[in-house]
Amino acid sequence: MTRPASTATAALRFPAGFLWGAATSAYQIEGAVAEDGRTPSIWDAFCRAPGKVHLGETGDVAADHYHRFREDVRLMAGLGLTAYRFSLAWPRVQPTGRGPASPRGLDFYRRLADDLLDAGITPVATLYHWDLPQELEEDGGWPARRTAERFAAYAALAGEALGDRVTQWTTLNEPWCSAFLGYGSGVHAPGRTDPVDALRAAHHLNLGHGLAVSALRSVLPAGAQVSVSLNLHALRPLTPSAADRDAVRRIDAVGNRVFLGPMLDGGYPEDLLADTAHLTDWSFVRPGDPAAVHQRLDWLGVNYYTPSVVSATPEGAAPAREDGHGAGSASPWPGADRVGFHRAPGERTAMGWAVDPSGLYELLTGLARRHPELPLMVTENGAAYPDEPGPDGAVDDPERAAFVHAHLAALHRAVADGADVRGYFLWSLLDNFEWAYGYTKRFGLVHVDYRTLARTPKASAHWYARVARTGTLHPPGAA
Ligand code: IFM
Repeated sequence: MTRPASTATAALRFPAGFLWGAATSAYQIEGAVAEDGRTPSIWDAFCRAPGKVHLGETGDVAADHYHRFREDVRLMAGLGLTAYRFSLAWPRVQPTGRGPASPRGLDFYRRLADDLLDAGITPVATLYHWDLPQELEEDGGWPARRTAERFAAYAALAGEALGDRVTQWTTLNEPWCSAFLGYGSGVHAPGRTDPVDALRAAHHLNLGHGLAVSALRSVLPAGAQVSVSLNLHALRPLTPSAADRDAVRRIDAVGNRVFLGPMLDGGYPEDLLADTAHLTDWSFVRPGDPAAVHQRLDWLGVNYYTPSVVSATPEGAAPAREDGHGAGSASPWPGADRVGFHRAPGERTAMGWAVDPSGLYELLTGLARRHPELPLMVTENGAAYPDEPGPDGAVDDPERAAFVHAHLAALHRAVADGADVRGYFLWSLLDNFEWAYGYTKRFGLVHVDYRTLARTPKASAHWYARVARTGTLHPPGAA
C-alpha cells in the first residue's frame, strides 16, 4: 500500500482478503447461564458478591444471544462482515472444568459455526474470555498449575469437536486482565487481591496457552490457525525524565512483556524478575515451562483501546491511579508500586479512555519490527458511548464511526509502514455486559434494548458495513 497524503480525507484501500470482523465474548452476550448443563463460572459468582458489579447486574440474560444467535448471524451477514470472533464458554463446553465435554454445550457452538459458514463469515473462536468454571477456582484457580493443565485438556476437547468447522482459534483473551485484575486488584472475577497470586496466575495462563496451542495442533486439521489475543499497553512517560522512562519500562514489563516474553521469545524478561524479586522467586516456573509456553503462532491478536501515561511517584506520595481499570483498592501492577497513571490528553469515550489511534500504530509497527515474521490481527478495538435511540428509533453514534475511522486509518498506516496486519475486529457486535460496569457501557455496533432484547444497528454499523463491503475506508459521512 502507498501512504496517502492525508488519512483524514483520502479513501484508503485495504489488502485483498483482509478480514472485516466484529468480536464478542460468551459471558457478555449469551445469557442462558443455567441452560443445557452449563455450570457457574467465576463471573456468575462474582456478580453475586455484594458491591462488585454495578447494581449487582449479571450475565444471566445479557443479550440473550444463546437463543437469538440466528438473528445475530443474519445481522452480521447484513453488515457484510467477513469474520466473527466469539468465545466458547468453558463451563458450557466442559461443565465442571474436567472430564468429558457436554454434547449440548458443543452443539450450540456447532450450530453457530454452521450458520456463520453458511453466511460466508469466518468463525474465529477464543477458548477463554475470562469465564473460568467456578469449580476450578475453588480448586485454586489460575494461581494453581493444574488449571493450566486442565485448560489444555479443554482445548483438545473443543478443537476435536469443532475443528471440522472452525479453523481460526485463539487460546486466551487478554490474559493480563485475567491475572492482574482477577487476582491483583480484584476488580474482576474472582476478585482476589494478592500480588503473588497475580504473578502465579500470569505464569499459569502463559503455560495454559502454550499447552493449549500444542493440544489444538494435535487435533486440528492441517491449515487451521492458532493464536492468542493480548491487550498490549501503549505507554508514554509523563515527562522525558529518566525516572518516568523507568516507569514506562516497569509497566511494559508487567503489562506487556510478562506475556510477550515467554510466548514469543521463550522466557521472562530479566527486569521483570528483578522488579518482582521482593515478592517471589518465581520458583513456580518449572524447568521445561519456557519451552512449553514458547509455541509457534500463526498470528498474534492485538487488542487496543487507549494509551497509558505513566510517571515515577516520589517516595511517600500515593501514586495517581488513572489506569482505566476501575477503582480497586489494590494495585494490578506488582513490582511497579511507585508508578502513577495519569489521564492521557484528548477526547474521551464513555469509559473515560482517551481516543488516541497513534497507540495502535505504535503497537503494530513495534511488533512488526521485533517479530517481522509474525502476522498480526487487531482482535479488539472500539469505544463505548451513551447511545440511545432517537424518536424515530434510529441510533445515531457519530463518535463511534469517527473513532473506528481514525483507528483504521492508523492501522492502514502501520500496514503501509511494514506491519503484516490481516484483519480488524470491532469490539463489539452488540451492546453487552461490560463486566464490573454492568450494562452501563455500550460498545456495540448494534444497539440492544435490554427490556425487549430488540437489536437496532446503529449508524456506525451502516458506515462500517460499507467499509467491509468495499474494503475501502471512507471518512464517515463521505459520499
Ligand atoms: O468488554 C471488554 C472485553 O471483554 C475485553 N476487552 C475490552 C473490552 C472493553 O472493555
